[in-house]
Amino acid sequence: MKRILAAAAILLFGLTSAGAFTIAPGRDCQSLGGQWNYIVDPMNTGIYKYQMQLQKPSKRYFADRHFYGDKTTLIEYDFDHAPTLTVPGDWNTQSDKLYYYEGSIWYRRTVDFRPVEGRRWFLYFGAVNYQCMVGVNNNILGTHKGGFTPFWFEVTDVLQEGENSLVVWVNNTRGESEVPTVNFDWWNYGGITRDVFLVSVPKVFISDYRISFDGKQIDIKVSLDGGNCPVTVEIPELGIRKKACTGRDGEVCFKVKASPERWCPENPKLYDIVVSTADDSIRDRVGFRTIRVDGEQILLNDKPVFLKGVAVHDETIGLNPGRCRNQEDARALLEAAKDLGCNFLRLAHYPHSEEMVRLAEEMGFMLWEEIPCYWNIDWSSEETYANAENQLVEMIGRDANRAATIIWSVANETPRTPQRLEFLGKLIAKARALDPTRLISAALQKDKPDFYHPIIEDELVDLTDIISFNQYIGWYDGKPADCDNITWTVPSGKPVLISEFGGGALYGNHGSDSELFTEEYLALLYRKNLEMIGRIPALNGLCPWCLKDFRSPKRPLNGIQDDFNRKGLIDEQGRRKQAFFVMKDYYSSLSGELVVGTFNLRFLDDYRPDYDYKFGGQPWMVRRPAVKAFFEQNNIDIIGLQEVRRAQAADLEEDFGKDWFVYCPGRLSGGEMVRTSDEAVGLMFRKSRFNLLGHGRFWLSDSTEVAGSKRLGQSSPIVTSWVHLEEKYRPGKDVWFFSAHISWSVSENPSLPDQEVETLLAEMERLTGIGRNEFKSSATPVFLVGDLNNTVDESPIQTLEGYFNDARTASPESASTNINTFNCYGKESKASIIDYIFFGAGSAKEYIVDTSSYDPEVKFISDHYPVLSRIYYD
Ligand code: GCB
Repeated sequence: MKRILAAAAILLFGLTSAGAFTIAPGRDCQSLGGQWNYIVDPMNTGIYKYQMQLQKPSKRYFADRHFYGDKTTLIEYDFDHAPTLTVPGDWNTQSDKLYYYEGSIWYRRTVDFRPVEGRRWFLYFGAVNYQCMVGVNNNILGTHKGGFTPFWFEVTDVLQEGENSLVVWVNNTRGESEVPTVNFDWWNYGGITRDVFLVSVPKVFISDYRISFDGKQIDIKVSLDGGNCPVTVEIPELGIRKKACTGRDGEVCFKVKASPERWCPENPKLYDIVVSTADDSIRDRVGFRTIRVDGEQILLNDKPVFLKGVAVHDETIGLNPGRCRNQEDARALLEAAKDLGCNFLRLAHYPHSEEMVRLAEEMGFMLWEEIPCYWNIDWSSEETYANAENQLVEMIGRDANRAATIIWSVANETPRTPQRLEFLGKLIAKARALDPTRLISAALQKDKPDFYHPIIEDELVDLTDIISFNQYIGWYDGKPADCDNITWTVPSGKPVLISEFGGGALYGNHGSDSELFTEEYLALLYRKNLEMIGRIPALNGLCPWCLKDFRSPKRPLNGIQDDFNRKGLIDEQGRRKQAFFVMKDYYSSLSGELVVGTFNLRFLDDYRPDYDYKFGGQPWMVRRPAVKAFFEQNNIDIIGLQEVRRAQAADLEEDFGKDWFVYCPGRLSGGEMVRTSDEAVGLMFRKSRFNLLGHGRFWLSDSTEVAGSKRLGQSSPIVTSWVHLEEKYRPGKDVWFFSAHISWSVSENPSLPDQEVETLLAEMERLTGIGRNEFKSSATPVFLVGDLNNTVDESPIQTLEGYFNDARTASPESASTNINTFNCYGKESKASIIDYIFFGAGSAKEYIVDTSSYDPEVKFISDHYPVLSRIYYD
């Protein structure tokens, strides 16, 4: 490797990247992506003669000569007859022969070029792993080292009119003094892995701009290359338009007082910005937010924020995963993270693509970005430091305008030595000098004076804004159950972030929760870790390791790992492991996000208990596995059951009893059911999310004791069941649920609904100890998951709606008191069933009705029964 670099230095006469260069939208970028011819060259024959002297320029592969053009001359290569690789893309996953390849590969493509008077051209590479030399028409433009950051060369004077030969020598050999070093836990994907553009700009062009916001003022610094001239910046939506001329340094700064809508995960608002000169213009989208630390808290826009994260490698989801190549690849990862409930991503362990960062910003993820100072690099080498610093500079240079990025991280799991402290100390100082607006961190490791009392004791803590550390209790350290007895000691005074925890499981590998690599083991590991992590003081967030199974040559276990690190919450194909749902539950409970459903399991005559559930008296049948899939795919937290007969209740118990509490008080079980019918409403809720504090039932007015009840003597007395729950991950946070079914036979007794509603409210008051007028403002949420049958206009729906509307009018701040109406069988139908949810401290945000990706049978249920809602409460 050293020798190659020395050779590169001798060969070089062109420029290497310097300063900044933005390819923000609006730039005239011609993609050079597509098929490039390649030659594998493990001996670097394209550079060296047989005794390792440098080849003459005319013999180097940069010369792009052709044997097949003139077969009388000995030329032992010919790109025109070489196979092709897709650019962008890693080479390892494009040919079986290259799967493990580490070494040199030559890439070549031709570029058609027409010069235009007054324009300049740059060749821009998004990333090449790990180092490269770039030549145009046998002129070597320069070299670049560092596999994940962009670089560029001016080619204005090198390109010729017509066809040009672009040759890139790429080498991904690992080296001890490189960054990363020889040992790392991911695939060393080689190649031109990100986009290549030919960028056209005017003579004097906007080389970069930097925007920041301190909560009151927007600062914009614009840099020109090639001369000075007036610059205009516009943010039309904020009514901002400023113009000024650059100074002698080619820069101009604008300061504008403004109060834009803040970017945040819930509302990732972006504004158009246009930066222009008479000849040049770029149009970007930018967000405004502040990020800072106050004592032990991270504040986003001055409010505490909990980082619901996951760590992600830059690798596609698919059967043959490789480096992400485009926005769709990035989107698939981001959507999985969204589904998990994340608002934060650790982009591990090196800078990801600009596309990934921009899309994450649009989708509302806060980001941790990182350079690959990973494990144990050559801390004493000045060259290694210069390389690491260059990667940091290039990463910050590229993403400094991204509101999404809140943390720059300089290292992962590095040893505590004086040399490393000095090295990382310098990097941190550099990062702060380049960007004083963001937080700095590094993923640290624990010390273990004794197993049950791990401690974070690292001098680097004094230099970072956040104390981040990785820990693997239950995997590398002990068993999941050990989490119960572990007490962490973490320095106080700064926010704490768990930057990694986790373990391995092969998707679909089921067994006991004590067997390694089963989904059950991993689910238990997550549950135990989450309980333990909840006891760590000053916790501001966590990042399970990691989102997806990723390729690593360090993971050879046949039949389980097969070259994959199996610590993903989803496998390489995107299939969710059980632990995914544990983590998802945890995040949704932190947000007070609940997926609530109602379900009708009415008994039909031809019921076949081993095979079918029957729904709602409708003429369709649904198989039990499909019902299970429906519950799973929607990740439902709690379900109100309507008209459950004894057989259905038993089925539910059998199908879900392990993971769910199935509470059907009307069921004839242990003599619980005292009325004449076994039909009742019940509640099911997920054990992983809630602890049961109490449960019970009461009857509405449809009893023999209530005169005038049209249900008198009927075989359908209706019970209301209730459960009092505690949130597992928010100890002390309790929640009440009621499942009610209110009269359907009001036409002959218009006062019945009122009586039933009155009974319901009175019982809710009595049980919860919360006055009915306090439901709306109570810190303890009270929910009704109901089935309110409605046959005429004067129905209990109006009664309840009336009640809550009154409450709302009396106290406008109670807008959080909500009633949601779901129409199950079509709104026009007089016989429609309408399901209500009402609650105190919360608000309903979404109905869940997107069934497009469902298995047809599951889709069938959802389409006929779209009664799910996502609601949020504090
Ligand atoms: C770690 C590393 C991560 C590894 C992971 C593992 O601590 O930071 O890169 O992949 O452990 O799976 O061992």
